[in-house]
Amino acid sequence: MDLETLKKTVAEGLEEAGAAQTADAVEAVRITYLGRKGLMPQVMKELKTVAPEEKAEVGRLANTFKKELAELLESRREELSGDGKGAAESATFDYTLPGRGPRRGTRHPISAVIEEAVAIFGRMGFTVAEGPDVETPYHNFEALNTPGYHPSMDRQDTFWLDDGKLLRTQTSPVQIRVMESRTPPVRIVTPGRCYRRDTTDATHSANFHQIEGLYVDSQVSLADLKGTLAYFAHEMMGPDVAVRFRPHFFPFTEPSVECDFSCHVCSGSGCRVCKGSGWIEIAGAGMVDPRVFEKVGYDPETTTGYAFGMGIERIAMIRYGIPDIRLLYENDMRFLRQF
Ligand code: 2NM
Repeated sequence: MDLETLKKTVAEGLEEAGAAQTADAVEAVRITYLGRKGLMPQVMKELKTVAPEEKAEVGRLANTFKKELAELLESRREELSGDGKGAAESATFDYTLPGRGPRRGTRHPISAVIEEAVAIFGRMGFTVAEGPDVETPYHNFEALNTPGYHPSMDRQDTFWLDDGKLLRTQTSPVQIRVMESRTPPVRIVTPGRCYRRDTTDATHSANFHQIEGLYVDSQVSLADLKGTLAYFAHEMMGPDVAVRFRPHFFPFTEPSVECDFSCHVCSGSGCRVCKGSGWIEIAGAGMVDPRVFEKVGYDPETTTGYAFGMGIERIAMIRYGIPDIRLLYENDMRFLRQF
């Protein structure tokens, strides 16, 4: 066989081996080319009749081809017997199936509650104000009429920093900063992170989130406060939720109240969520103390305003039925994917 014919034979042999679809077909190709009476033994036998200038080339090509073809046939045999995973897969792969898209994330319940609360208060004319997490004792305590002997100033409850500053224990210092820099009317909400040296348990975390509200103008009343919180209750928890005020004390408001929402689970008849009382404690609030207005440079004789504050985690837990505050910080995807 001359060099030209051998090249053609080699090309055909490799193509036939690649195209063989059954084990029998692979064996047939092997017999045709490599079998005892096959083409390649024939070529080797006839090597002496090849033109002398082609002899070396034909010998080399024939040997490479025998090796290559034997390997190719072996791998085809493996693929077709099912050992070769590639072939097994390609034989069963349905290219018309829809692809597997990336799994989309979900909004964290804390973010969801903040965004919704901001939207609800936004519909009543409140805009968002933000401020630093690291605060001065003046903005966090003194301007809020919280004197040095108040328990919240205690080292035990506040994270104090080496430079005399502190991590804000509520977002009210943001409201002080806004009042310092603007004249009434002021209508803001301040969502944000707060810090307290609480021991962590099912309902307490040293890091938590609050949203506080502040409305300052002339002639603002406690009734305005109640109407605002009632609208918020209906939008956040459902149209049948009622609100009630109980007297309370805060250093920065006078009078001060605690605001309860009627239980959205049992409609007030008493259940596990409201611990049998029919009411759920949601917010602290009151009329801003004239001493606070004095601190920020407003005329305490003519300025009126209400303020309120509530815990975001608490609302999220009540709204979504989350039994333990720690679930909100563990970033366990099995938990987060449910929202
Ligand atoms: C609360 C409860 C009651 C409050 C008061 C003020 C300010 F700056 F106007 F004095 N900001 N926030 C306030 C009042 C916060 O949180 C439970």
